[in-house]
Amino acid sequence: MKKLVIAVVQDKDSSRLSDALVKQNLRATKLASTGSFLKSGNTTFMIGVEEDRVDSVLKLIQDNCRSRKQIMSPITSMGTNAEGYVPYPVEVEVGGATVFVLPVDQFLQF
Ligand code: 2BA
Repeated sequence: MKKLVIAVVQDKDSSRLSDALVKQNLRATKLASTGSFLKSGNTTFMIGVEEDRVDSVLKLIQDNCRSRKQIMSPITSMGTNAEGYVPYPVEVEVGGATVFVLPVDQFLQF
């Protein structure tokens, strides 16, 4: 294993992406995460792979995740204090996936 692909995807796409990864015999860990802007749930995949499979992982992510428009509602964004409060609904385009590819120094399993 030489690379770690970290992909933040929308919850709606996460089970389809997991299934596709398993089908291709790729190993991954899903973490429940929260987008700091929308303050709503998304899913972060950690996928450890050999360098020569990175491109196929990226293609799987691209094929299984789509971008959607989402409304950020002022009420849900308010939280416990008024910091970041937006007084009107804002429509944002949430990308299909935000992906980081990192080098891996060591991969150990005990
Ligand atoms: P959120 O932070 O909830 O952001 C959701 C969407 O809101 C973003 O979609 C973007 O269209 C918009 N947005 C975010 N910050 C904004 C701002 N300061 N002003 C205006 N619009 C803003 P994506 O860019 O596709 O990001 C989807 C999710 O991916 C993010 O959810 C976050 O969880 C993650 N993400 C995006 N960029 C990241 C980065 N550089 N580092 C770590 N995570 C990132």
